[in-house]
Amino acid sequence: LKLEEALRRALVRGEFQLFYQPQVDLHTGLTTGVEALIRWNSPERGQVSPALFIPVAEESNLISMIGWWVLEESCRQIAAWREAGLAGIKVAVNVSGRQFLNHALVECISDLMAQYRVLPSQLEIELTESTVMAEPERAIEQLNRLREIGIQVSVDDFGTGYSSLSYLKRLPLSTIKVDRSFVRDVNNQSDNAAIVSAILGLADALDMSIVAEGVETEGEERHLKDAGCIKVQGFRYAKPMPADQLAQWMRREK
Ligand code: G
Ligand code: G
Ligand code: MN
Ligand code: NA
Repeated sequence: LKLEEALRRALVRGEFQLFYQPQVDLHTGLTTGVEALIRWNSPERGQVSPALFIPVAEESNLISMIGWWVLEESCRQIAAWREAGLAGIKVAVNVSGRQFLNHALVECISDLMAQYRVLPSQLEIELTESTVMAEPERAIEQLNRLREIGIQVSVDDFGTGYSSLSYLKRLPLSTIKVDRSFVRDVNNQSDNAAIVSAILGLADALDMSIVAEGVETEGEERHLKDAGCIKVQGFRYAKPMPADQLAQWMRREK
């Protein structure tokens, strides 16, 4: 079976699942939000990495179907956590380029928020730098519409694309996620340290916040904290995990 066909069938069969990875505040040690990350449990292929199937889905309208599923599942989960007494878990959802520029996106998100009684402060969108910069004028329009309904947007994999600084200034983005290639060994690699410092300065000047991705070691954490980067995500704190495990993780903090 072609991967594309298998993915189409996976949607119908309910083989997708969301995992959630905590984002942690280094000052308080508390989880401030989670990133939703899709997993495909295929009976035929086993666990398939999204790094493998998302690019295939992006070549067709499959990415939209998968993307809608991810948004609805995230909202459903926010409601389920709320009902379980775990209010205020903010979920960041990855949205692909094709879905981002879809005219129906903002209305779809509004509808889901109403249906599941999700507040704008409980949902966030992650766009890669290349998605934002592919069509900056359309991106600005769409970002403004998202801002109107109160949804914050962060830019993922920052530093790996070609951000035009003049556009970055005009884009209503709330957060820069520093790509993990710059976080790796930042305490020993002076080039990475310089890049991280430059991104922190840029974020400060543009009044954006920062999340460092892929933090794995104590040394990386110490360097980031000293440099003024307070929000972190990475295996050092937690791997992406299923919703019930995340609930336990959150309860442990109380
Ligand atoms: O979770 P993992 O590191 O295996 O993810 C690999 C890649 O797949 C990452 O680049 C991540 O952004 C992407 N990815 C994971 N979940 C989603 C999703 O729900 N939607 C989209 N568009 N990309 C995702
Ligand atoms: O591209 P994006 O930032 O959405 O990718 C997120 C992916 O990064 C997830 O699939 C997650 O599994 C992975 N990830 C999260 N933390 C770490 C980490 O500390 N080290 C590595 N190598 N990967 C990580
Ligand atoms: Mn992401
Ligand atoms: Na990233």
